[in-house]
Amino acid sequence: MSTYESAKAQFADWGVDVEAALARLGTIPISMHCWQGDDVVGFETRTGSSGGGIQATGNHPGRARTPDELRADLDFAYGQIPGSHRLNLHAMYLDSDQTPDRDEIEYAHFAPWVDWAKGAGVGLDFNPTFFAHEKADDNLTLSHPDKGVRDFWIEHGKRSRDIAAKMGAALGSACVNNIWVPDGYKDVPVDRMAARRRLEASLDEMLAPAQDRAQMLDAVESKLFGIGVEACTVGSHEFYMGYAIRKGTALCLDMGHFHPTENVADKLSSVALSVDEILLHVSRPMRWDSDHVILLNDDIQAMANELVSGDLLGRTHIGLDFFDATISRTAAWVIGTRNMQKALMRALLLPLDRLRAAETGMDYTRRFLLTEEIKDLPYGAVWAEFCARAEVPEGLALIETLDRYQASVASRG
Ligand code: RNT
Ligand code: ZN
Repeated sequence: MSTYESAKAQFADWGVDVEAALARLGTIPISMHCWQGDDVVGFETRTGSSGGGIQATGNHPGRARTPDELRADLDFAYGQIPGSHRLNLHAMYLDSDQTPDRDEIEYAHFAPWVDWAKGAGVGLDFNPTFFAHEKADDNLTLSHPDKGVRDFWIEHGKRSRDIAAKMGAALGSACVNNIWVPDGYKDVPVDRMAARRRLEASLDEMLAPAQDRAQMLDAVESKLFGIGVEACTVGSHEFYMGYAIRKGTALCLDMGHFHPTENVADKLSSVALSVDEILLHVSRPMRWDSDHVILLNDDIQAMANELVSGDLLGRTHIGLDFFDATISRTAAWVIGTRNMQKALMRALLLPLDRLRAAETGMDYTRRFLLTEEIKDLPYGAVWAEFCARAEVPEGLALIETLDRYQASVASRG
């Protein structure tokens, strides 16, 4: 019997159908973020820093400097990840000879990305970029006291929604357009309400033009704090949770945007009772929103388990949000994305009937026994089979493949 067949039999003893789990896993797209490939720099000619309190650390060789380099890196990365996935693009990653300001961007500036996505069989998601721009230098955009500045960013947001809708239409798959603004105050503000009313009014204006939900889906992303806005973030969790419920947008939960001891996985089932669709920014905060590459750790596993046990996969968009420039950027993408898949695979392999029976029977000893014993099941053999069927490497072969690619890009200046 092959290692896989014997693993399958072991899971069957627990009442778990491995083939069903793998079939389901193969249908779950992960939206890989473009910004891991170039340290959140983008392809506008006039900017050079990420700003907004977010920052990649490191200068590992191989940063993609052009859209072509980034696409080559992405092609490589998707080639090492089982299944069909998505690319999460930011507005500052336009691919054009023109140099439109943020309030001038159009679909044409992103058309090469759509052509590439069609060929690669990749879906697209989008984000307006409300940072790394002189009009965002004081960390106020949609909530800026100056109407002229707010209008500039509102126009950017409207254009981003149009671009997202066209991308979704071209690819036949709704494009999630996620709104995150850095707005906040370094020191204690005296009128939080005024700032939040301005943000709300700007969002209302931005989201007013009707868009077809089959083409694009609005999402809003909260944050706890950022560097330079320690005292107050205008778009807090409560702000956007309420906003998403009232306006019917999706709510984005970034795992780095809460107090470090909060359990973000615990939020899913609560949020899902009031919000139709959820967007995740799966990330790994270390002491703060540090955006480390995700490990296959308890936090990620808890997220995956909640998605499966809460039956939320059908209305949750799984996006990644990390950036590390101290290691190979392509390896970061590949390993991080595969870790999300590994967590989903383990969640899909849970003997949920047994676990639920123990819990509803209030037999917490049994629940504890079960959750700990199943940790020894042969997940590695199932993952290896999943990779083999998708013809992607794993284990030692993956290390070799990642090394070879990194060596091929290391001479980039
Ligand atoms: C920032 C947010 C946001 C960004 C990206 C680049 O704290 O997490 O999602 O990381 O938009
Ligand atoms: Zn995020």
